[in-house]
Amino acid sequence: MKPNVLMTAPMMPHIEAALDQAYVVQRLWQAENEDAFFEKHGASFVAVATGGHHRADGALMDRMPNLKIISSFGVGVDHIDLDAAAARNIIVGNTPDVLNDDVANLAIALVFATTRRLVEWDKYVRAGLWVRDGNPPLARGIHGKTVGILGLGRIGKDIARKLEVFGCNIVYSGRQAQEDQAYKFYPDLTVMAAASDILIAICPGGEATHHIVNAQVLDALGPEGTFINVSRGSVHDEVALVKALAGGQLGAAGLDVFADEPNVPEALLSMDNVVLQPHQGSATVETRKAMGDRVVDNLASYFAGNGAISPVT
Ligand code: 8YV
Repeated sequence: MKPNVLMTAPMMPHIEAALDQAYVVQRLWQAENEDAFFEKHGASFVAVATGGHHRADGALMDRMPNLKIISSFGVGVDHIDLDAAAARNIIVGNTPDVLNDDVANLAIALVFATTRRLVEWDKYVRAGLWVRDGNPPLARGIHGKTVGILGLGRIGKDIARKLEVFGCNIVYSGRQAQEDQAYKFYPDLTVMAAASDILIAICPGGEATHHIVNAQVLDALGPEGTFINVSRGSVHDEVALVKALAGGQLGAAGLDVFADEPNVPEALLSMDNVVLQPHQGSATVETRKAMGDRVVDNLASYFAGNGAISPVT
């Protein structure tokens, strides 16, 4: 008999097709009444396939008393209550590594977009200002600049390695120093920001990093400084960020993530020193395909008796 799987939200067609083939899949978003849905099917589910943003807390887990594994699309698991899962012996699988390259590339694209003012000068050409006013002011290069990486994990290391090629001096901050890393470690984020030209946030979301990039950190980064966030919108204090950009305490920002996606603070929309992306870090055909495959493979591996391929520990 095929195991019963709950899908919490629509997924990419190749994921849905693979899951439909191997399991009996119920689609939560098609349920007219969630209470009645879980009353009827809750006890049958042994697995959940979920998107990167659908909240999975203890209350949801309790509606599926036989749940053994949650397979989530994305590396970030701040939408899943990991303690609640552990307390119920539920394995959580995510999709690390396969997205490192593209997320790192977007971070670097935002570094260039902000420092070389790519979007601003694109608008300048289109508006006929090059013809009317001549060359725009000079932008800033990144060779020899210090880039502070907040969260030197798998993606952070990729960003560091790639930026070294451009001649950047890499430093980092995070939970702890990593002895095997040659980069300078700053236990204090504000001190690192003061020493950095560019600060890139690529740490996990969740309580431990909530608003860790606050007014003090942005102030330390300074009027010539650039803040890039490709992690979670919860990591920066968005009110403080808008204020720092508007007041000139911070030079520029490249943002892929926001506090209340897809809503972006109105004030940011009119700022020329800000480059905005709609949470695109992993959003390439190649990477999203690989992430989808991992969602499927985590489940297949579990049901073959080998546990998830990439369990979150
Ligand atoms: C995706 C992400 O946007 O992996 C993550 O944690 O933030 C992104 O890759 C998300 O998971 C897809 O909804």
